[in-house]
Amino acid sequence: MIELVKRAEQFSNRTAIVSNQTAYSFLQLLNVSGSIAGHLLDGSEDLREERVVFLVPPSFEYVATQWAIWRAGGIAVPLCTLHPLPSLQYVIEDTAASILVVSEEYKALLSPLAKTRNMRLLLVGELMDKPMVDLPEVALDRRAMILYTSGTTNLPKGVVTTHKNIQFQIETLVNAWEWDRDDHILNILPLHHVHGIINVLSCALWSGACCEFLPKFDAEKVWQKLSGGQLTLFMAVPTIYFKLIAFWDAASTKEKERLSAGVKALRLMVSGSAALPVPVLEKWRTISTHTLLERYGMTEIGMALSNAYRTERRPGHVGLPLPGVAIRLVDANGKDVKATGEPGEIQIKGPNVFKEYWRKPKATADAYMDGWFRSGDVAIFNDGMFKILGRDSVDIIKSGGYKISALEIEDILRRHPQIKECAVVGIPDKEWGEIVGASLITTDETVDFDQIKKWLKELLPAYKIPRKFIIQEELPRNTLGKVTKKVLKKEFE
Ligand code: MLC
Ligand code: AMP
Repeated sequence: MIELVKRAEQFSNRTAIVSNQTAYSFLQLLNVSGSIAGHLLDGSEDLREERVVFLVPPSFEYVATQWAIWRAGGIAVPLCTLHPLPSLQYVIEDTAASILVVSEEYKALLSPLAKTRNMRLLLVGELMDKPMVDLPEVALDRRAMILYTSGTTNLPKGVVTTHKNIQFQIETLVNAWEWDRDDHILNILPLHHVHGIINVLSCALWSGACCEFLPKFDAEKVWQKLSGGQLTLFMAVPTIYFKLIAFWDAASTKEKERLSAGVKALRLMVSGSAALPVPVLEKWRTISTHTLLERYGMTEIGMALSNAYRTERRPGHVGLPLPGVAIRLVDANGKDVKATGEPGEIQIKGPNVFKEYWRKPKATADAYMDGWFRSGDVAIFNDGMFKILGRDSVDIIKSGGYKISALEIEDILRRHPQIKECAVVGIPDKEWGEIVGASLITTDETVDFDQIKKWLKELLPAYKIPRKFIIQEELPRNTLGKVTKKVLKKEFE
């Protein structure tokens, strides 16, 4: 039995999940995930790494489905609740999944696709009470999960992690941040990325702690919880802290005092998934007394660098490697520059590093240099700590903590009948980190940006849709004809 599930037996009567105002114990999680696993197996002994895609909002049902897939020997592929059909279809086709588990609200959207692809479509609400069947032994080195990440290619790639990867990613954080069974964390992050899945949900369950869900981020509701006296931990992307600060700023003096007094009771607040601006860290400290603990990670590696829980948390820095994770900084000539204080690409080695990009052996091989995973992020080692400087690719945008490929958006924009050519860049933004900007060369002058946005909404999730458009006669290019995106970014100022 996988360790995460085995450990749950010792916590059986404790609360594992709170969702929709209902508390669910570890025992209920074991029973319901066992029941769903029985339905998934449907008489077979082991799913043998069949891909099971699931579209279930953050909730007890989400967790029970994820555990069920693992317990039945399948690979869990969570879909994003914000994605339009073409993005969901891409993941379903790319994984060649044979089973689709959905909650009732997504049935109509996905059943035609399930039918054409001859997939089993299961409604999670109908899988909850099957008597327990024998479940397979699932070895640690088997594939457990595929998460899709945008990168330097136009189409997202499936990042495959094994049970061993996941277990290590969880354990290193549980130890570093001193999780225990009395912890209670609020999850407001999406559950198709490592931040929500590993750092929040799985660390809590591993520890016998409680993970409480809000279906989506809402500053007022989050503040209610933060000041409510139950939570011990909170983790979020910088944009969320920015929004919480804006809510606090707008409150009355009395309310500000109440919120600030309440949030002090937490034992740890963490920021990650994008650079935490120092002014946000400082403002949060004055509001809450907490110095946010900033850490650095990536879908392919879980978490790699972290400021200390007990000692120094240095603003603008991401700390040191987590136990068991090796980091080096490598310059353009392949030379290790950590000792010299020069900038270099962060490269990572350790049991946290993913197995492969799903069915992309070339992309997998290209992601390594001498056995080290190449992050594409540039850092320096400054006075005993790592500091991120940025990324080496202008085609990757981070907005609200989501990684977005400029190439993917360009590809889609070019399909619009009025767009001859285009280029997409990330524009620095205080709230979102970056926002997506698109420069268009159009066929005529009647282009309507609102119409383009509406058209894009059918094809892309909202967070990938450009917020700023400009029209140009020509795109800035270098002598080789390549669009100079650094120049283009300035055009948006
Ligand atoms: C939404 N909006 C945006 C936007 N996203 N505007 C600019 N840029 C964006 N990226 C707009 C919407 O169109 C809408 O506008 C308004 O903001 C509110 O939309 P929403 O969907 O309700 O937004 P909200 O719920 O407030 O979302 C903000 C957020 C979300 C920060 C909660 O972006 C989020 O959950 N981010 C976390 C992503 C994450 O988990 N990343 C981790 C990846 S793993 P209008 O005009 O329609 O009202 C990883 C590894 C690691 O990175 O290290 O952790
Ligand atoms: P993703 O591919 O969505 O997992 O995003 C991983 C990327 O997020 C990393 O490669 C970094 O570019 C970025 N990132 C994560 N944490 C931090 C951080 N603390 N500071 C700066 N960038 C970060």
